[in-house]
Amino acid sequence: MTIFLVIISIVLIAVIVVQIGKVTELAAKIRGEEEMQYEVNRSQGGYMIIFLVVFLVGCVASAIYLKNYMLGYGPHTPASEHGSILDKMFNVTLFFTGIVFVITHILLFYFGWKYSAKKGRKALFIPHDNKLEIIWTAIPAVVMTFLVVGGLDAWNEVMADVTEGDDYMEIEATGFQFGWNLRYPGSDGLIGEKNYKLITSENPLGQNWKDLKNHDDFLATELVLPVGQKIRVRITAQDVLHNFYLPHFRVKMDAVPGMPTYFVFTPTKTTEEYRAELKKFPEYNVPDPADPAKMLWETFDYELACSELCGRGHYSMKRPVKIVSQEEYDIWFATQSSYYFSNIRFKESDPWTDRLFDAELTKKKELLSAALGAESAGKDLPLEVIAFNDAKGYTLLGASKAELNILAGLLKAKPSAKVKLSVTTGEDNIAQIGDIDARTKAIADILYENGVSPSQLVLVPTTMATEDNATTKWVFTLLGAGLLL
Ligand SMILES: [Cu+2]
Repeated sequence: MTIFLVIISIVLIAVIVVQIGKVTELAAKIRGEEEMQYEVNRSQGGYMIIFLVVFLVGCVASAIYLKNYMLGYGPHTPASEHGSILDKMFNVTLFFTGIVFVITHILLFYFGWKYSAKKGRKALFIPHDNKLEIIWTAIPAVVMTFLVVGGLDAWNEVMADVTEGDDYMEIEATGFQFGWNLRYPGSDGLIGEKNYKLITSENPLGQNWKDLKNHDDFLATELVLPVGQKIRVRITAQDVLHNFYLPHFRVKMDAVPGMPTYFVFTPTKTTEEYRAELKKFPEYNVPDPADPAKMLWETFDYELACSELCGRGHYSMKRPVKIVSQEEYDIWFATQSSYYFSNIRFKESDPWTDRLFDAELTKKKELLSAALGAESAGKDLPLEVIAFNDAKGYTLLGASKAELNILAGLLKAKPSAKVKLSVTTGEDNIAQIGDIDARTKAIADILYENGVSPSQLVLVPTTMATEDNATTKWVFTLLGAGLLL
């Protein structure tokens, strides 16, 4: 590539040198030869007229030719409620600036031809003319005023925030180098608090887990939204300036670190409806170069892009956007899992290990009861966590106690059921075996306190895991099939 550029540069420099030589020669020849100069002027004036025609025809023809690829034309009418307001504003602006564009170009090149230097012709010098000044100041000022007022009006309408009582869904988009974290509020419809001081690799948004609103929030890899639903997007950035851009919905807003912005819009066309629209145009009835088995309209997807040049991976911030029916959305929504419960629960940063939540209690009860009733001897019971408050203590975590209480209740109700409690630990923990035995007893005590008969519980002496650093783990295993019913 570099060699190629060097060669090109050398060739260009050579051409320039030759041209300078020619011009100098020519200049010497025509010095004093006015007629020659007029000749050149005339032919250049003619070129200007040719350029004018080619240029204007080219502008109009390319616009017509590419019409169906442009936003606002052909199949690309807006897919959101407010989109037509912006498109109308763009069209009005294009109408006025288009007229000025055509007239000024015609005058510019026509005058170049019409008033080219001629023998005996003298230029008319106008040093100052009040009338002219007023005309070309006042007309643009009046037109600009109308455009600006119209623009402000459109801005106020498009940027209106949600008001109380509005039926809307709020999501959050956080731009980072290079991607988006798309956070949905979960079934409570509320987005939880966050604080940049809480950001860790485990908690990329800095969600405050003490805030219960965070517990059902989930992060999505693509933007899926129900058609006809008013959406409010909270837009933020984690590092540099990004821009939340949904071209097909005419949504565009800066994502600024430290200063949340928002955009409210209502998608009006599902992805399928938009594809059906594209299908009507020959431009989209050609095979997709990326997937030749399919037509372009079939592979179309709305997109979320960052429209702020934000670094070398900027291009990779593109995300697919899917607009679906409410029913399809509900199905998708049900498949998403809470970030807290899948990644944080019972980990070190979980502030709620002292308890089980109501939903967890219900679910745990169902799971344990099913496991106990399954008559499958030798199976481990689904106890999520048995852990102690500190490294060497005997006080169980509140959540562990809650789980053991449920187990105790079920065992008490089924005196025929029998379970074995065993523990595995790593080589490194051998020194603490006494400790582990005492802890096993602490676990058993909770069951006894809750009315479980000692005959229902078999305690197995400490066993060792093979891995050196394996953590200590307590497991309840069902004993004796058939005993349980
Ligand atoms: Cu970006």
